[in-house]
Amino acid sequence: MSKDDKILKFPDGFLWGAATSHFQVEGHPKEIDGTLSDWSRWTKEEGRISDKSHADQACEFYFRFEEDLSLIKDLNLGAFRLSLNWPALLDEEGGGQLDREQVDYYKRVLSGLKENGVKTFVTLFHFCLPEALSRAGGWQNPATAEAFGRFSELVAKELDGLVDYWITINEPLAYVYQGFISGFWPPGKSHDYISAFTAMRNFLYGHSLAYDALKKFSSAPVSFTCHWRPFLPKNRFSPLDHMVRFYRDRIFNHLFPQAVDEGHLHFPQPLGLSREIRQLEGEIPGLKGKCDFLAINYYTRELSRFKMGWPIDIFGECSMENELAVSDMGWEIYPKGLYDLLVTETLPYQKNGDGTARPVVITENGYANLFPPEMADGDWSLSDEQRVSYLRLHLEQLYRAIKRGVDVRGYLYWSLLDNFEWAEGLSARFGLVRVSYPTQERLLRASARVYQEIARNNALQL
Ligand code: GCO
Repeated sequence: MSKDDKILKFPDGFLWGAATSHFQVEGHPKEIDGTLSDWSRWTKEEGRISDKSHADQACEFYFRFEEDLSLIKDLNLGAFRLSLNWPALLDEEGGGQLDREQVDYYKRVLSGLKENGVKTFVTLFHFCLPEALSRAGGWQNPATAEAFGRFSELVAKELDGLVDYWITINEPLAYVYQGFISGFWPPGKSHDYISAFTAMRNFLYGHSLAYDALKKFSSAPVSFTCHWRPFLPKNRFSPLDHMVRFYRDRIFNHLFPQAVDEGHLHFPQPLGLSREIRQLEGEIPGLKGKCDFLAINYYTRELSRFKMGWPIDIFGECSMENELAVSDMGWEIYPKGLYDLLVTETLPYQKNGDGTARPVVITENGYANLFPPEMADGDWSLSDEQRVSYLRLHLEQLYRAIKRGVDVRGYLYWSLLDNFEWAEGLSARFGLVRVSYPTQERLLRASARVYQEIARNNALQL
């Protein structure tokens, strides 16, 4: 192998960044009383969070963002993703105007990033609903989609010029799966497919309204993120496992992007035999083609299998018998899945309706270790070899896909900092930068320094 072969040079201008979300990092002062959003309330309910932690302080990004902006700069990052705290920005029962203090906070954060030459990715909905909308049915209610459209217009007017990439909704399928099928997230319904599919339709409606609202005031590209994962049958010789794999793939991966590109929602047969599901199908006015770039969150693959029981559930279940090495969260490490998604699975969505190319951004990819929230000083987790290996192996596959002609514009590592990992709480640590929660001290892990060099050189050294 020649010397040059050992250096994988990424395209000029490739964006190296990191991703976060407001609830997971901010520790917004209003979260503490548990009434701001459905997630504030959820973390206070017994048994909802596996390590009994909450996000009242999280990593105090709300108060420490200047310190964290300097971390972003030190790591040579050219992009940063955050989400807006909708419940803090807009009292849905109030006069319909944005809270000035919150607007100023986001203007300071986004201006700080822009002044340092960092491109900004802003997510409008990252899992947290204003409590008033949650009480009125949340995403099962089309009124929430309309409120989301109004919210989008208000923030687009205020933040225009500070946002380089808009993301309307983060991972709609992960949200409806956890909220209506597994029940691990608000509103905590289990196996309620009708509610899940109703929420899906309203998410598509909300995305369409938000897209139009953003375009009124901003020329920045607009998309939504999907949590893409390859599904494989646990038993390659089982027709039932293949059936389950097919339905999980069609719904979890393709339902949302396909509906956006086609402008209407259709469920794979025989789901259409249900009258309630048939009533959810059909055109969503104004939706068709409203996606300016493809935003892919990738972590792992899933081995799917049929589950005996009555009535038959064509969605089966995820096998818990892993075949590959796993992270501390039990997620298989499958770097080739990223390559396969880019060169095969997502290919139909890398083109706009007029046939022009639709660029791709990897908006999340990361590796978690588990350490209790009370960990303070010491060397724990700083030499994170597994995360370094995960990062390098996935970037190698990303490079392969780019060499195959996939127009990938950037990669945002999840996450800059350890943060609140939803039902897993503060113990699940994804950060390039370690957070010792008792002191809020930040320390760079080995992976941060590896990523810093990759970003500096715009290249991966094998
Ligand atoms: C998600 C969200 C992030 C997660 C990250 C790790 O996919 O759930 O986008 O908020 O924290 O993906 O699970």
